[in-house]
Amino acid sequence: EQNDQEERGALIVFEGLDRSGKSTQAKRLVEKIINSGRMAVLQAFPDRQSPVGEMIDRYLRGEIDMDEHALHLLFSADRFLKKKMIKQHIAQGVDVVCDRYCYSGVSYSLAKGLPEDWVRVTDQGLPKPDIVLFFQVSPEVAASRGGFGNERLETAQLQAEVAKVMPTLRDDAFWKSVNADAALAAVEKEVFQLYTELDRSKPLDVLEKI
Ligand code: NYM
Ligand code: MG
Repeated sequence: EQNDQEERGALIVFEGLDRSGKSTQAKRLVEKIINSGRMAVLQAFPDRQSPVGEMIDRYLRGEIDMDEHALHLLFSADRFLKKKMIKQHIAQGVDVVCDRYCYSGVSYSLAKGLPEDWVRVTDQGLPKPDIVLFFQVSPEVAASRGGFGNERLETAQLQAEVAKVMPTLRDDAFWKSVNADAALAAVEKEVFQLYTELDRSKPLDVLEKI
């Protein structure tokens, strides 16, 4: 159908704690979208393959130390460097699926105690997601999925802080909670259902202060 091809792409964001299953489900959603006949790309943040993401990766793996403000800005810069790609894809009808976005950026930095007003503005101007799929996982289930890794930021204490902060960023206008304790197939189904309900009639919006 002609109309389908002219429809814009959608910006779909997966957010949630470590071990909530975001990466697995983001990948599956992209596969399902492609199988359904649309085009879609997956973008993980941080993009560890890019020059900026590589610096972040080295910090996370404990190879280098970094000032926390600088780290926060690198995470934001990593996203801004993908702004053009995201907008181009969406204009061409390609869905962009992000494994984390600015809500991870704000949550982790607030959890570390960085200044609130400052943390909340550095992603202002990014493309605004059409939907944030907020993966909610219980600590028990997260632990049963292999516990924490050995990267920086994956300590139980910081995760507990992030778990408190991230829900406060929720905006009911475009955030949908996903029960990430459920089995893989059930989560996949819930995600795809939410995907099919997306409204593409308005142009992609711009993020204001978070
Ligand atoms: N993280 C991720 C941040 O602290 N700020 C951000 O803006 C983003 C996108 O990086 N522990 C943290 C959360 C994770 C870590 O992410 C790497 P992943 O999804 O584990 O590769
Ligand atoms: Mg991780």
